Amino acid sequence: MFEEAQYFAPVAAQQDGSVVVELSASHPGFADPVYRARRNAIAGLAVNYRPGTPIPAAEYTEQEHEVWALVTRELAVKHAKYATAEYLDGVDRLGLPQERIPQLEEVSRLLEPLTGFRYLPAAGLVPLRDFYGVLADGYFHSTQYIRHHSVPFYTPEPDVIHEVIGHANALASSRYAALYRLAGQAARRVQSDEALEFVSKVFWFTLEFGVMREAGELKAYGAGILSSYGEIEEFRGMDIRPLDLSAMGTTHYDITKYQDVLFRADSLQHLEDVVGDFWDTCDDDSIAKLIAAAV
Ligand code: NLE
Ligand code: FE2
Repeated sequence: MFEEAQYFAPVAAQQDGSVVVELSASHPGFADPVYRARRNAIAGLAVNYRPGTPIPAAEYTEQEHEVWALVTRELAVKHAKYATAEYLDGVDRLGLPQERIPQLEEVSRLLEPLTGFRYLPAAGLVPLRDFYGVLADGYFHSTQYIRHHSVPFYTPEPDVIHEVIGHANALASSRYAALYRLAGQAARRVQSDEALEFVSKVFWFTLEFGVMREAGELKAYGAGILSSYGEIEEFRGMDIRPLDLSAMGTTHYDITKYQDVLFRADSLQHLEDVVGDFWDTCDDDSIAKLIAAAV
């Protein structure tokens, strides 16, 4: 029903307690039995996770750590050019490891003292109401597997690089973290699926793929741009539109490609005033009016 459903490989629990991840034939890991076994083992950690216990450590391979190190190196250069100052400040404050994949439990330990956010393991798609709702309590659902080593610069399917480099560095900023919490409160407040989809699309065009003006330049603060060293080179050439709630909440997007429509805030304050205030106050009625006002 929602676009998000397309890019998460379905996860099936087997009778013997093991877990099988169904990769599509177009997935770069489809024909790689080693990768598929890793995906199944890591998904099993999340499926069997009990809330309130520490997140089980994934035993990553050398090759997987190398993908993290490569992407971290490439992104550091691009972030210096294209990320907002507030995000770069988050990178400094969080201090993620550069040469190896951090465990999600370790990400929580780094993040919680900064903004109170903690990570939860997700095997794949988390229903929208849960995924967004728990943001209000300072929890972020995260995949634990890493993208296939043959395509390090981009994945349509969120992986640990996207969740941690893209989102945790943003969640290390108290101003961005406050926006994530407000999105969670909005998701809990709205009743209808239409209103929830609208809230999630505003999240998509802001905290996932938002760009903003900063000192006369266009910078990215959205996690989906900031975790792809392919896409981050392209976003300035896309169709950049002014921040507009009706448009963001109703514009269609295709998760499988670089995003060709992006919405630009004039500043972080502008984002807080428009989108933060929307999430803080929206309900089914106000969202119905915004949908009706969309052209
Ligand atoms: N395209 C992003 C990346 O390659 O890191 C992930 C986006 C997930 C919504
Ligand atoms: Fe994301």
